[in-house]
Amino acid sequence: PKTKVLHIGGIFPINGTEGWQGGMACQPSAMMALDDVNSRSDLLPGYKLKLHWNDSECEPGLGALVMYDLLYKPPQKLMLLAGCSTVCTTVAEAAKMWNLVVLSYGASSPALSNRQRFPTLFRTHPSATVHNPTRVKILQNFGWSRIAILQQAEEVFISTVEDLETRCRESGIEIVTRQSFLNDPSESVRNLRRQDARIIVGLFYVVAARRVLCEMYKQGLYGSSYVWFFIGWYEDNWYEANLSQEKIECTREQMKEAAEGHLTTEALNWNQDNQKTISGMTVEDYRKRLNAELLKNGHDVNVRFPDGYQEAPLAYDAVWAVALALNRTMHRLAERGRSLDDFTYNDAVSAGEIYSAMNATQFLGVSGTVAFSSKGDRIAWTLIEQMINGQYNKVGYYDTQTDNLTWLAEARWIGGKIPQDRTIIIDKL
Ligand code: ABU
Repeated sequence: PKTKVLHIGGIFPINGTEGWQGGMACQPSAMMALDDVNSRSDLLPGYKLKLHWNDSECEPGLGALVMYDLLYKPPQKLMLLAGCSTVCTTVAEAAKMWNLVVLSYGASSPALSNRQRFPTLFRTHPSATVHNPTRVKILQNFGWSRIAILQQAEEVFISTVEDLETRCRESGIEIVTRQSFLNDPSESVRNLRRQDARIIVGLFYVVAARRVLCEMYKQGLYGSSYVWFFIGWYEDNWYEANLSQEKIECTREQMKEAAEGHLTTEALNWNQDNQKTISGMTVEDYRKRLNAELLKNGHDVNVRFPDGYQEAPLAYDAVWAVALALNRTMHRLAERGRSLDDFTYNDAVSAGEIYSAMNATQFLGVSGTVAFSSKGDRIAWTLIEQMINGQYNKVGYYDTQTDNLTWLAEARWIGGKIPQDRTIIIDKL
């Protein structure tokens, strides 16, 4: 019987108005995983895992408060789970001072791959850099060698752009302008127009994305002469959601019109095969259970997918990764005559064992094969989609490791012609 309890802390962005509210689906998914690992007698024998958690609203200040609360309120926690890049950055930078490994199910910031700054961070969520080789490949495919970038001024997007710039330089793609905004994108969109930008990579959280889309509409930066690349992890109906709450001055129809034809790249967070995963469930079994669980939490996926639905498998697998790493640590510590119960925030030895165990963790989860690179990162394929008539259509996959771009369907362009990356001036003699 599992009579003893191991405590872990969880930070989930659920409420709030900025950033990513993916805890809506990720938190119930993590709780499902907790039930599943606790019902396994071969995992952590004698121990039950307990998750203590709170909402960060994807706000770094509140996230820090939640973390301190988790750390200073007994019982001691053995590890932390965190999501949303801005919060995860704060938590993972501080956690090393408490000898705590942090596992992120929902942070994409490339800045988090810095092992000096975040020595104890692992993530089941891939870094946003996975999209850049895909973007370059698409640009080359359509013969575009002149692009512009529009970004929200957050480290997650700044570090993604730095990587994109390097890759574009290596591939002979010119970045004509890089525009950045804090909250209001209107001036940046105006500058894109002044610079005659035609192929534009946009990097921002979803609330800012709605502001950008409305501004694109107002300033006429959409249609047959423009191609926008957006982030693929927004929920499918993002462009028409929350318009009145967020005081967006465009109608649903206008937003839909401006969004037509844009491309997205997203990491494949759901296992692509329907084989049994470590829990015994196939990904379809998992989907059914998750949907039922979400319904209990007030989210009917037949009406609207809650934020974080795409990333929910990453949260489920994060809890499994924690359980497997602690299980391995338990055996390693026993060989040294120690136990997981003895862990304190000063215990660098146990922390080192937890770190090594997490580093070695590998399994088939509902998000695919879970394994961590030397930087603690997840490796993933990307999916390319295009919005046609308000719906996302799958157009291709890209595997960075093998440099393999597979088209599933032809991209469709308004007016039937591939947009040009610049104004072509034809001299009439
Ligand atoms: N896929 C959600 C990523 C959110 C973040 O990086 O903050």
